[in-house]
Amino acid sequence: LTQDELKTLVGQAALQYVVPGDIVGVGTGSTVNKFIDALASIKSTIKGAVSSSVASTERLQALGIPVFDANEVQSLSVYIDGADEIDGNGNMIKGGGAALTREKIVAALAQRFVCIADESKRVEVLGKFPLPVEVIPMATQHIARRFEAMGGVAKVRLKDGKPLVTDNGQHILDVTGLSIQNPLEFESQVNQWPGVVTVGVFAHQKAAVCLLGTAHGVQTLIY
Ligand code: DER
Repeated sequence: LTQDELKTLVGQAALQYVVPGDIVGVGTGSTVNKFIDALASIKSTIKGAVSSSVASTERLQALGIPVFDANEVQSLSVYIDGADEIDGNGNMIKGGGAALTREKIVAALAQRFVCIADESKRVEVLGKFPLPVEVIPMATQHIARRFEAMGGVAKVRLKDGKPLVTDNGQHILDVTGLSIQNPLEFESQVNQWPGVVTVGVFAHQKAAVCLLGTAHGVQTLIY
């Protein structure tokens, strides 16, 4: 099975977590796009979605799924999203798609985070994938120096040769060289640094379930 086929498999498998009449929390990325496409096939059974990015909003609306603002809902039964890395406890590195801030917000609204991922995302220790951190532009160098002090190397994410600007108008640092032994403590520590909007460690908002696409089919991991 190709990686794309694994993503389709887990995107479809996530439908089992959608409750009729639901407003579904929807993440961002290529795996989530497979889920959105699958969701469209049952759109008559759901009320709509809360989206974590302009990109996902546009895909949902193009498929005729109503999109609600996060402020219009009290809570969501489920949030479906991908990950760049997921460890054995459901902690994740996210933000490869630059949507980490809104993803963490929508995840916080949901009773259950269901991660959908192909097996390449499964790791023992978080940190091989460059850690995305959304930052206020005036603070990038200061925050980069703090990561360097802990052995990391931080680079501003570029798009067409200029700093990428997120849906929230901020910049992203990608930090290599980290080995995140205690994701919960690391997320709390970095969240305190002035200028950090969101750090792409999802430990406080970790996954409760991971649908992992493998050559032998979908593995359901419960944390
Ligand atoms: O940016 C994100 O957090 C995405 O969910 C990312 O982690 C997974 O994207 P992919 O499904 O395209 O690999």
